[in-house]
Amino acid sequence: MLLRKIIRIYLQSNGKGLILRKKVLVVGAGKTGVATANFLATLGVEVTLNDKNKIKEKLNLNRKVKVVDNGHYEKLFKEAELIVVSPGVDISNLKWIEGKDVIGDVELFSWFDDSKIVAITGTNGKTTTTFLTGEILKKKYKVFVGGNIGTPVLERFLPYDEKDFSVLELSSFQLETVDKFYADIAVILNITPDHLNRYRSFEDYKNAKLNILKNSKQGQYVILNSEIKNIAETDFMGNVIFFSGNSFFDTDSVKVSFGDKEMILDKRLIKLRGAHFYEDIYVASLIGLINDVPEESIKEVVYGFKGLEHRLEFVKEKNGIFYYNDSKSTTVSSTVRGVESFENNVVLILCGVYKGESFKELEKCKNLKSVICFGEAAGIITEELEKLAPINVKNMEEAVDYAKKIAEKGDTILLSPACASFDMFDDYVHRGNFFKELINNL
Ligand code: UMA
Repeated sequence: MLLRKIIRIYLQSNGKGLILRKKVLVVGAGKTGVATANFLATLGVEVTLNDKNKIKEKLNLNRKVKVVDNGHYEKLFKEAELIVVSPGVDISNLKWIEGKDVIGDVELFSWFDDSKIVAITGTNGKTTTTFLTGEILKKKYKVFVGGNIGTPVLERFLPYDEKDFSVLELSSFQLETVDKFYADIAVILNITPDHLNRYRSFEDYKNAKLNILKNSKQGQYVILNSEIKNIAETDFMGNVIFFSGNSFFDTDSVKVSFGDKEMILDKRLIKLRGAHFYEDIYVASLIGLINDVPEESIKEVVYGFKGLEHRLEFVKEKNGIFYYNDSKSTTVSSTVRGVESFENNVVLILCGVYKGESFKELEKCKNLKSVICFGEAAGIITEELEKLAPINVKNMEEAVDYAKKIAEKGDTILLSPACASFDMFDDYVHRGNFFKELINNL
């Protein structure tokens, strides 16, 4: 049933190449690679899953998938007729791909998907916006939510279920490898420097993000932050809706309008604070209005939202000191947003792997009381934030101990690393959970 349905969708879709008769190589055996290989094997495609490292854990794979690990090999690449790379794989490091069709899972998804696609990108806020948009649309429609948020897009078909909408959070890595991909609603929340350890320049990173507007056509909605420089309206053909800075909110309310519909959200009923959060709410509510979700349903979602784990997540209040976990913040701009969303003084913990961005922007946060840092980036942080005299410690335990000593009643202790986690943790979830465990044991 699933197979028949997918093949029908495929034959009706833009059908780029007869994939069903191809030898496909899937590169990277993380979440994306496993979902991609399983999906292709379900279609009866001859598929090999390849990883540069030895695969330690048992993968939940369709038995028809062939696995080759512990290295990328010339023979595999030469024989492949289509190569699907995972987002974490930097294509510029791959040999033997010249002249080959190389795509990512999002492109493959778009060949088969028959729902309306809402694609959301941006440097910051995209996970929250994707989550809220999904919840709002679910009030009226059948919705799949996936992408960078954590569920690989091809899980949409495993098992297949009719959906009205697919709401996708897309990273620059995922957008690098799209070709025919088209979104019915495309959103760019903001673009500030990130992943400069993978891209040669900010321009390259930005161009990857702008791929979300590729294949733009009339009838598409494009929701764009007008502060993003140098996007010409000629770059896309859709109906553009610009939003900017604080143009849509005042001290009491967030205003969202579309055509003759206008909705006023009462800030007192919104549980999270901060200009950036109002931006996420604005965009998600706007997508709700565009698609005729009733105002009351949108309000129910927005007013009921308490935030996502590891994103400015309230952990505990002890002796008048507030502890927050923002482990998902892996960019300087999102850490600045985090610090500025508090009105009280903040003792900030920075840690992790340097991604090529300058930390200097943190100097502009007026409520930043002290900075504590550890991990691979500690040296650069200390150098760049000289004015703030960061305190160097060895690990998270010492950071929490020190923060506790210097924080006073009314202060916030915030873990918002501004860096990737891979020097000392598996990922940002591991880092955030470790921090929360320490705080809960205080
Ligand atoms: N690998 C190779 N060859 C290489 C490089 C890596 O074989 O040259 C292998 C690794 O050994 C590993 C596998 O590739 O086994 C990992 O693939 P992956 O890094 O693409 O990880 P996935 O588990 O597939 O997760 C990816 C996204 N990860 C990245 O973009 C780094 C997840 O986003 C996403 O949730 C998931 O797909 C589902 O769509 C995470 C992320 O950190 C949250 N995203 C970045 C961010 O938010 O800043 C962009």
